[in-house]
Amino acid sequence: MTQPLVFLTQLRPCLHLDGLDGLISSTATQVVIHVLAVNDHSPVFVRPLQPVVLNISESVEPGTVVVTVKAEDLDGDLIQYFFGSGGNPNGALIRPVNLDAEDKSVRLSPLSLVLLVEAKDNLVHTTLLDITVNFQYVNEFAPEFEATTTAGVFENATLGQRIAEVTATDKDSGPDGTLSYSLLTSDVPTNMFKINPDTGLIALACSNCLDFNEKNFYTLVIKVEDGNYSILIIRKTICIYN
Ligand SMILES: [Ca+2]
Ligand SMILES: [Ca+2]
Ligand SMILES: [Ca+2]
Repeated sequence: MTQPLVFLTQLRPCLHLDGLDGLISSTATQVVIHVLAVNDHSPVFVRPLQPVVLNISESVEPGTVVVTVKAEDLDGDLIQYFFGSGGNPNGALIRPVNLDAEDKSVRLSPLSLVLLVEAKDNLVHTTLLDITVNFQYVNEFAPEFEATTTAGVFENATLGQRIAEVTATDKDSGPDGTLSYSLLTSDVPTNMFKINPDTGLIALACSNCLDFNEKNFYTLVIKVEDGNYSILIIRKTICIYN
């Protein structure tokens, strides 16, 4: 309540008024009582329903409002909202800047965070709200092959001999950027070569199985796959030396 209450009444004469000895009047007197509003209620969050858990894709554009919070105050006080980052005083939570898996400088770790929002009524009372943000990867990039050169191995090489390594990259982070390597069926005899699925390292899978005079090169067909089935095909020539 902000306006003073005004009581206008006909006072009956009395014999004594504190501090007004000798000034007793029998005429109408206006008595003004100022009732000061007291800010005695804290804001209460009414939106969104708690607990607040947001699942946000890393591909959400910067500046996007991902949620708007609202609190109410029984005193009718003006409420302002304060975010650690990425919010405005009206309660809108803007896409946090660190929700980008590919920007390593602001890499979110771990894959979720808890944002604390404060609602203040005229900066007197503060009510807190936890917002849990779960970060969701998006497979935005396909694997890319780094330039390769022809590799070679002597015909008398034995099982496990390391021959070459192929390397592909993927700009995604998380499972979308985790690559695995495998050999596809080709004109190369099965089990002659093997590839490490994690590193791309190619090694001989047999002993004394190479013969320069019979065949002096093989072309391997290598599949590189990210965690969400984006595929890259690489060809690698292995020369046989005598
Ligand atoms: Ca209040
Ligand atoms: Ca990818
Ligand atoms: Ca991504």
